[in-house]
Amino acid sequence: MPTNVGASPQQAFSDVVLLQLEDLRKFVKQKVEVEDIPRDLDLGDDQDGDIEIEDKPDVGDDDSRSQSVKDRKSPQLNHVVLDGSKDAPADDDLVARERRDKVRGAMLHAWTSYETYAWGFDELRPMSKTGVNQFGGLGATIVDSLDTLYIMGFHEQFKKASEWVSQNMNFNKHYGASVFETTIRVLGGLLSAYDLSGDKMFLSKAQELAERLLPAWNTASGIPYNTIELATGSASNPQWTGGSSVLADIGTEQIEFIGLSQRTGNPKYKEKVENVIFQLKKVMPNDGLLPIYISPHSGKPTTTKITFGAMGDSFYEYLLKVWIQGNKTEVVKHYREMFDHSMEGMMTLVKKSSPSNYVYLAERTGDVHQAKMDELACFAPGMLALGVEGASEENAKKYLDLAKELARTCYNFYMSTRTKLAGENYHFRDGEDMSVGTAYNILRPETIESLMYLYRKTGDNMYRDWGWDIFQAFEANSRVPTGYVGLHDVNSGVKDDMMQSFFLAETLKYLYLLFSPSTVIPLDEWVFNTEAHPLRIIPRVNEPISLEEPIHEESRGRMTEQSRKEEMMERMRNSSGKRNSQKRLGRKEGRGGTLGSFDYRLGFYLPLEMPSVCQCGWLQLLNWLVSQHVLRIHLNSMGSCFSQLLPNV
Ligand code: DMJ
Repeated sequence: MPTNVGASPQQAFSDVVLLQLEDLRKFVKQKVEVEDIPRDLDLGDDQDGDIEIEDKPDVGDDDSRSQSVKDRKSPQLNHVVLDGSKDAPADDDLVARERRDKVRGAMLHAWTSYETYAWGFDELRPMSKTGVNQFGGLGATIVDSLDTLYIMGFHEQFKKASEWVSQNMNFNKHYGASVFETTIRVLGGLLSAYDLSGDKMFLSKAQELAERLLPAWNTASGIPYNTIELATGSASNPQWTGGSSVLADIGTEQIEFIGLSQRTGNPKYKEKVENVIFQLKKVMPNDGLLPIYISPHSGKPTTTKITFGAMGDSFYEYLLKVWIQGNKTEVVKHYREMFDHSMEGMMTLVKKSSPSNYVYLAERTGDVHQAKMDELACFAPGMLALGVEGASEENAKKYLDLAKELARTCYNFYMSTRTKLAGENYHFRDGEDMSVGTAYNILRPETIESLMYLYRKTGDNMYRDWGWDIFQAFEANSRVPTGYVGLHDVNSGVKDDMMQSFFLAETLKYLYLLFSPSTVIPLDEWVFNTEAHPLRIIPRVNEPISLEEPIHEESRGRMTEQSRKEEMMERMRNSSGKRNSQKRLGRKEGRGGTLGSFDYRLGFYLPLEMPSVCQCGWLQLLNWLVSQHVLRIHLNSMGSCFSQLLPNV
């Protein structure tokens, strides 16, 4: 039942409205003008109760408010715009304003091109003047652009995009959706639009989507699969990972699912993603650097490859940002500890080029370093700059120094090519400094993102100038009459035919913010997910610390048939030759002495349907009883087993 039925108008005020009014006061203080403020929003009673909040919203120490997602009224935009005419903040100079206007113009061009040629498709192919669905047709560009439109003050466009989401966004799709991409782009985009506009339709959609994504977490360890069919909930991992999950995928869903729990009051979303961090913490090596493939069955790494580039990157980013999202409280302290631990490990990957001493982050396989860095790893200077606050004095200096050096390298990734746009990755050979490896540019945002954080941290205009150089290179090489395209080769300048949705979500937004005063989306009130969708910081207090309460057994109870089969195969592979080792039988593995121990003892696990008890032997019967949660098998410290009939059966 909605908890606000029959409440007085005052009581019916939602968290969102209260938060917005609070923000309004802050923004006014900071000399930023706010238009169209909802002064007297009556959210009224719940109309249809479609999606109801099960519990009190998880908003820190103020637990007196609750909300129903579906009691939607037309959105009241409390749009935040810069008032350049009076009392402009110190860092809003004329040059910055002009640059900001140009970036705004670029966004309008990108958006209008998409609107004209690819409306409703995931992304625009500017040269072909068509749309393409790379994300199952969820309107990725629309949802990725919502907050950028809002922040830049494109009211009409935001309204049209909102209507599309409300009327056309449909998750009943038969395709292999990337859980990560769908989370960071669509779920993140919806939550951000909700936080900015207060329109509950976005939260309702976000919850609907999250429900469809949740089956991906039903694995033995609770570490999610990377792919899911949204229509059926059937989840799996791609073959090219050897059945493993990708580190950056499983470690970059926390902000969105925790954010959803905070806004709906339902803890189940955060429990899923926080258990993943618990599992990863258990296998975190001493140097704080996790390999890029993790088995969703055993929860253990299946490779030794370490990188801050593709497939590793945003796991580290989220350790820091979940701590910020929860307002740095005790509940999220372990994220910060893990982050600082990982940064210690990062320092071991720091190398210098010759002859010019460009600092870069090497990759590592086993003990062997590779002198290669992805442009994707250029998010790291921004992460380090953001991580300065809250670090020890010694670390703060290390982080900022390294951030500045890495930013210089990343900027040079751009400036060292003929087009002044960066390639996808770089090699560092002795005597040659950096040379482009994979030569395409797909309008990625990472370097700009870091410049924005560094500018906000240091106030040094050099970072704005660097961002402007890169923006001009996009204008010169990527802008076409029908949108923006990437380049097949940053030296030849040959164009591709794709306008990535993250160009609108991230690249242009970070550019706009780089040239805006720091009071626009202030970093002590908002945290950006990895797709640059800002979510409000909401303090986390009075919650159990998630590392104390792993939830994997519950996950296991809902493991998919496929997950069971894959787990069985992996266990058979891993345990061959060891099956008779008494030592192994006696070891208490991660999942404790219950279901998991049973697997080890018998060496296999049969995912049987039970048509008739009489048709089966004792082993199958035992196995089936365990799978049905009727019986639990325990190992004692000597490795002998005993059984326990579970209650409530
Ligand atoms: C975006 O989807 C996100 O920034 C992600 O973390 C990495 N890749 C792209 C942009 O390059």
